[in-house]
Amino acid sequence: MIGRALIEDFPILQQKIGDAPLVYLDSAASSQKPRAVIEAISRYYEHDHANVHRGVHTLGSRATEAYEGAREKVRRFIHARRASEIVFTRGTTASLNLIAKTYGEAKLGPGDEIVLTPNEHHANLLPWQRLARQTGARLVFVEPSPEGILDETRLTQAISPRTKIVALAHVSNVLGTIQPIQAAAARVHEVGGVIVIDGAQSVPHMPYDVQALDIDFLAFSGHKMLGPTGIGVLYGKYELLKDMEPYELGGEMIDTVSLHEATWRDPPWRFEAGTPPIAEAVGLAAAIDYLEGLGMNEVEAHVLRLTESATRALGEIPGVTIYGPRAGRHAVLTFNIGSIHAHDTATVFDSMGIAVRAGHHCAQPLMKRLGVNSTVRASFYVYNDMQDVEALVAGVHHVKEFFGDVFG
Ligand code: 7TS
Repeated sequence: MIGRALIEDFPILQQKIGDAPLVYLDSAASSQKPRAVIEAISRYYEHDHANVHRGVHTLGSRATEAYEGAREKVRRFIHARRASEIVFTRGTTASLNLIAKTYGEAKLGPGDEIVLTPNEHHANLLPWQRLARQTGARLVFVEPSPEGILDETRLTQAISPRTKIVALAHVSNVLGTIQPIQAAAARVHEVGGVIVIDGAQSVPHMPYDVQALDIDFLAFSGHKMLGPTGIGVLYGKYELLKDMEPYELGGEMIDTVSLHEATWRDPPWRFEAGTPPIAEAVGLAAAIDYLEGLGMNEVEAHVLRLTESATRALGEIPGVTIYGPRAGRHAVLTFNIGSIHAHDTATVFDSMGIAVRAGHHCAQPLMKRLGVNSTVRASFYVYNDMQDVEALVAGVHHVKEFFGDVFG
């Protein structure tokens, strides 16, 4: 079972916005949470909470077990080799900053290259910009096709012996394109570099296997995959993590401390200074249980089906511009209606109960290339259905009528 029937499990989706039932098409920004996740967090706070890795008391042990159990669950979900390769962070942004600050600052120098694309979310661009400024390394952008598709040969040809890092979103949060990360991983390994994958828009939507993809580092967020805010993951191959300096320093990440020196614990704890997001880890584990209950193959097929139907339907409406490819899009559909500003479209949609994102989607360089300041983005997830696609289509017709003079 997937689609609208799941709304039973999502209290927030059962409400009306004004007189209209809520049509939530903004899951790429943040997904909603099933009752199972909300209850797992409440249960944890009502019965098991204490700080982790410290006390010998019963609650301390329960909390530690829950937190480390969540780590094991994430390991299984992305098929990592060992739980010590899973670092809990605040989210994708924090994970990418951690890599740039620790691995990046240690390994890069003048003349080295970081290969990326103009399609990246700011979270997978700005940390590399700063790293390049600080180390004298150079950013190399691989040019996608006018539709935003990244050609595999172009990508692998841009990787040279100077390449130390390839940093790519697996799925673009604007275009929904799937970037050829496997070919990039194989090529960058030939030249002794590493690949960093921004999995914010891919891990929530597809079966994942970091070993099969041969990914060195992977960043993703709990809140985009039915989990709570405030938690994300940095996966790293153990042999890389064990040679990396910590990011933040403080409690819980040390082995020994004297007044002038300290030594670090092994990964993953070396990278988790201070009290970690324990309840959030519990919630993320419950989200993974829920997704696995649906089956990730099913989840992927479902979001692809909805995105494809919506792309086809909106593509047939005169005056609608769709950004990115018409086929093979993953979960997001980005468009504008005539010359109507995206914020105006989103405001009219909201009056119909339809929630979409409007703006630059934290990808200003990509917006510039598309020749627009902002676009409307509808995104689909497990609880959406064809009815939501139909509501979106009706919304577009309504906006056209509302701003009729634009179409003269
Ligand atoms: N990378 C990609 C590809 C994203 O889509 C996002 C969030 C991030 C990184 C950052 O994730 P965070 O959890 O650390 O914020 N994307 C969006 C979006 O498209 N609309 O709102 C947030």
